Amino acid sequence: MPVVDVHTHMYPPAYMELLRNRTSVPYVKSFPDDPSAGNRLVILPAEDTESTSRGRPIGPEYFEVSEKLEFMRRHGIDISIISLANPWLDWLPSDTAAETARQVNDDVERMCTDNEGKLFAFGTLPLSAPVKEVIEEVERLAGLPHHRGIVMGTSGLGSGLDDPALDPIYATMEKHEQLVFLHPHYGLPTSAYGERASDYGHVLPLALGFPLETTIAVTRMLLSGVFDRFPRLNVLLAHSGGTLPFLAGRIESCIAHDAHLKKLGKLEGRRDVWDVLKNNIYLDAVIYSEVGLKAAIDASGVGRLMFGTDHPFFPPLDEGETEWLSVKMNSKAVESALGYDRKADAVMGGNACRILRLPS
Ligand code: 5CU
Repeated sequence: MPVVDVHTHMYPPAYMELLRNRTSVPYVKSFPDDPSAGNRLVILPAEDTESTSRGRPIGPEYFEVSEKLEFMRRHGIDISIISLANPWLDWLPSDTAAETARQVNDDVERMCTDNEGKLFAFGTLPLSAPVKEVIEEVERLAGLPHHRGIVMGTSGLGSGLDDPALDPIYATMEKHEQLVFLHPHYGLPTSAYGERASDYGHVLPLALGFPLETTIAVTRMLLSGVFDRFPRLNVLLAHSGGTLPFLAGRIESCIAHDAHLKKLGKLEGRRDVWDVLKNNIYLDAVIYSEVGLKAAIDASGVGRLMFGTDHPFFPPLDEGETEWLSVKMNSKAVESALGYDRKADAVMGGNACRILRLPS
C-alpha cells in the first residue's frame, strides 16, 4: 500500500514571483540588517510581534519540485497531494484573481504531469473575483487530470464559509465531487494572545489560533445549514479538524439547548454534528499525538483519516537532521493509535487512494 501525504504545500513559480514583488504581508524578502537570516516568508496576520515579525526562513523546499521529491524519498512517502500554502489567492485584487488562479493551477498541474504517479494536487480558487469566475475555475479544476479537489481558507468570499453567497460555489463543488481541503490562516485576533505574545514566537497562533479558526469555520457552516443544503459536499479538515472532534459533543449540546434556534425552527430536521462528521468530513492525521488522533478516529471513523506532513512548514531547527521530527511525530501517532495493522495502512495511504482516486 503506498504512503500518501495529503497535507503538503508548495508555492509554485507564478506565486513566488508575486510574493517576491510585494512589500506588505504576504511577502518574501531579506532584511539587510540581518543578512545571515536569508530570505524570509512573512504571511500570517499574527506576524506583528517582535518574535514573529520576520516570519520564517524560506528556501527551495517551498518552491522546487526536486526538494519535495527528495523529502518524500527520505520519509518513505510514495504520493503527495500538493496544495498551494496559505494565504492562497485571498489577498489578490478582484480583477487579476481569476487569471492568477489559472496560472498557479496550471503551474501545479505541470509539476504533477512531469512527475507522473508521484504528485497530485488540490487547486486554488480566485475567491476575490466575481462568483461566476470562481465557479468557472471550480469547473476547470474538475477537468485537470491530476487535481483531486480544492484547497481553501476560512474567509470564503470575505465574510466566512457560512455566507449564503457561496451557495452556487458549494453547489458546483458538490456537482463535480470536488473535495474541499479546508485550511486555516487567519487565526484569532492577536489581542487573544495577550500582552506578552511577542515572548512566545509562533506557538500561540499556530498551536491554538489555527485549530480554533478551523473549528469556528466548520461550526459556522453547520449552524448556517451548509451541510443540510449540500448533503454531498465533502470537506477535508486540516490538523485533524482543529478541535472539532474533541468539541463536537459540546457544540451539539449547545445547539440542542439553544432557545433562539428553537424559536426560529432551526432545530427541526437538521443534521447533527456527528452525522456531518461521519458523512461529509474527512480529517488529515496532522495532530502529532495519539490522543488527538484517537479523538479524530472516534469522531469520523478510521476510514476517513489520511496521513499528512504539513511540509515544508515545521522543519527541524538544527542543521543535519535529515528525518523531520514533525513527520515522525505524525507517523508515530498513527502507529501508537492503530499498531501495525490494516487500519494503520489505511490511514497512511489506503484511505487516500480510495477517497482521492489514486493509483494503489
Ligand atoms: O508556520 C506557519 O506559519 C504555517 C503556515 O503558515 N501554514 C501551515 O500550513 N503551517 C504552518
